[in-house]
Amino acid sequence: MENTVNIKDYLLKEQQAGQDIDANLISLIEDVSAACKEIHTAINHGALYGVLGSAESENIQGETQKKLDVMSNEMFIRHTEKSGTLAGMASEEEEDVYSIPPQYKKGPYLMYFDPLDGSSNIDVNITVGSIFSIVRCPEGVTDPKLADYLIPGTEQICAGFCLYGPSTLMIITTGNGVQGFTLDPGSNEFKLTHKNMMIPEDTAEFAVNMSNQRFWEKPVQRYVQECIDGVTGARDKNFNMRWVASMVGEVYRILTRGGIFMYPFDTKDPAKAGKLRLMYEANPMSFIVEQAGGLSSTGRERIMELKPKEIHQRVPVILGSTNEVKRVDSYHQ
Ligand code: AHM
Ligand code: MG
Repeated sequence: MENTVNIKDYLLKEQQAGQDIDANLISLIEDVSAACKEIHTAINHGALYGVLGSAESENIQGETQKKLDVMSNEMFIRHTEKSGTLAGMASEEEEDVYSIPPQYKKGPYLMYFDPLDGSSNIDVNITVGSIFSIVRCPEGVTDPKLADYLIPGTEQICAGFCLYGPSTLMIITTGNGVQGFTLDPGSNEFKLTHKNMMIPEDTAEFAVNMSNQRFWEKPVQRYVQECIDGVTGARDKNFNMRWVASMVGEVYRILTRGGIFMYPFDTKDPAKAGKLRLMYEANPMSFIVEQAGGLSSTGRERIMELKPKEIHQRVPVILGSTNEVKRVDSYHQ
């Protein structure tokens, strides 16, 4: 294989080039990628490993957990808690923030993660992924409590996701562009295959769950209707639509060929401002999308500037190709 740069080599090069990446961060990202390799193996073996189906438990959001949700969460924790790089972590699958057990050394970072995103796709063998976001633990805090985790997305120093699809890919940003690494089954290493991924400014492809249409606000109704009207409507061009039901799959497609992804505000459940969670879904994906030249917004505000109120907070998400996100924002004004 011609390109043999793995994640560690890439990060060391960035460090030498003057990027603010310390040894703790490199070690943490390596531990996350080790967890993702283990999750990849479990997903890959599927029914052979008996990992499909429900765990017959619920998470804090009242969602039924899949066996793989629970296993992936354990794998993330097991691979990272002893690294000495984390002061604490928060997971979609954990009600409270997760304190580093007292027998392990603590480090300077906090990590938020969704160990298995798109888990409704597991049993039907469609792409799923893991998402993570890393920030610095507030100065002087050694035993972070919930309030210490409520840090806006603009403070992220690293975000990434692993996509378990036809190939397994790790997408990472440390604030200097977006790089994609493909898991090489021969060496079991992630190799740099997609350098400086950039999202085209324009697109003719949108992704939204159309079954929620009647619950959307007027600006989103208008935008989607104009896409559907195609050359016969205000946009004067035809649009294509995709819905993978796995945000990692949608964001990867957008990084590859552009597009707009929306899980907008809806009135389906008045208790929820949107479906996706700010800290471990919307923020990391927004950081990646912005680093690839795209935009990410709630329709009214830049997602990364939101001041978090709780760890499992939900937000509307509209992200992707710049000119389309700007258009949806303008319809909200
Ligand atoms: P999850 O974290 O419980 O898997 O939910 C998040 C997922 C996203 O990946 C995806 O965009 C969305 O939920 C799909 O929702 P829906 O089933 O309503 O289409
Ligand atoms: Mg999720």
